[in-house]
Amino acid sequence: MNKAIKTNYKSDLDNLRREYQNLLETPNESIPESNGLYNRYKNPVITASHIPLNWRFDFNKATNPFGLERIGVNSAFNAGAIKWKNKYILAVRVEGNDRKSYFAFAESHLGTSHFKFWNKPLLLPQLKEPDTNVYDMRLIAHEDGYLYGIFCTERKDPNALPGDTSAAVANAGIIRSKDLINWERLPDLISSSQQQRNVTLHEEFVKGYYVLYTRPQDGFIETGSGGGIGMGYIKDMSNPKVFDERIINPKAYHTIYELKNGLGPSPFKTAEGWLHLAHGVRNTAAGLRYVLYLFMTDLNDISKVIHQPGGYFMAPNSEEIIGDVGNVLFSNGWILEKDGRVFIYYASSDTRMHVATSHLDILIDYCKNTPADELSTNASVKNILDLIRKNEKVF
Ligand code: M1P
Repeated sequence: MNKAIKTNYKSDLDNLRREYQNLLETPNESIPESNGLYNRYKNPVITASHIPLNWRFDFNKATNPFGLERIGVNSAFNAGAIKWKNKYILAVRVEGNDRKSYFAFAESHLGTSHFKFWNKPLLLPQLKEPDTNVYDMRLIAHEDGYLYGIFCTERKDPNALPGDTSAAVANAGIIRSKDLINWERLPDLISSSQQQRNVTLHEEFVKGYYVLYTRPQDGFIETGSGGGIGMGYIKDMSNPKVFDERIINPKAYHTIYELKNGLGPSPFKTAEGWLHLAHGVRNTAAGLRYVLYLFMTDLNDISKVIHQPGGYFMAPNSEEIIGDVGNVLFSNGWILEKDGRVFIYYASSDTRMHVATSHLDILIDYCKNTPADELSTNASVKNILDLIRKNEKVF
């Protein structure tokens, strides 16, 4: 050991532990938005710094005399969510400094702060062809009695040209469990699309079939000709072959989902229809911009969109714009409480997890009464003129 380098091993570690504990116990404060739709919160609910110290540091002085971090964490984001045994549970996408993502469960009794990771990350059961990378798990309690985790699994494209080290194939991986701890790996999704991301499961059977929300696309980056939020059916989850897959909510020119349109978490059943949270992507001179939006589908025909407010519901605010992949809000987890409160877990710029809270009645009102995007500037102005006229009768 180099004698010139001095470390106060014990006090350094004590400080580290103290700071970590303070971080976990930091209360959060809600910040109402002037639009009345939801409350944001002052602090992110999970960051890379929330990852337990014993996953990162070797605490043995003999093997780590300088007290260095051995396994770095780059980011913690895009978490699936579920309320389970009275706890708010997040299945967080943790990305290491080596760019590999993995899943780690964190729980809180409050839902807006005090998230603590379980004692180890999830070691996913593997198929014959191992995952190179995994991310963005949706957690679904299906009426068949299982808890499903549906996530994106990525492998190198076997048809990549020589020298192309980035072409990948993305598909939906599927695991299921009865306790969120012991997971059974099912085969990956079998669909006619070359690529699938943002796949999730409808919580109920429809005519005896499982229903999957999909987002088929032609290439790993390029969404290609068609595209948008798709829906398909599966007979048996242990042979997850999708049939009758079709787009129920397409991409559209000059909208917030012009370039990509993908579902977030699975929808909530409400008395007025299924409530969906999705992300729309458009291009800008500064790169892609990901925003969150809501829509509702019919209770009897779940492929029929019945309300779709124009524009976004949430877009990255000033701090959220900054991160590894800037200008991105992404959500693959939300929780509906029995009293109608809704916890929307969203990530900003592929870096950290936040929560926003709202109420089902507010979200339904928003969906039903916000003018739809009628795809032209004059149509948007006419909506404003209608509102002004309506207000003249009030004031
Ligand atoms: O970087 C933004 C997002 O990009 C991908 O999402 P999508 O397939 O919808 O474009 C995913 O890699 C997602 O994890 C990421 O947040």
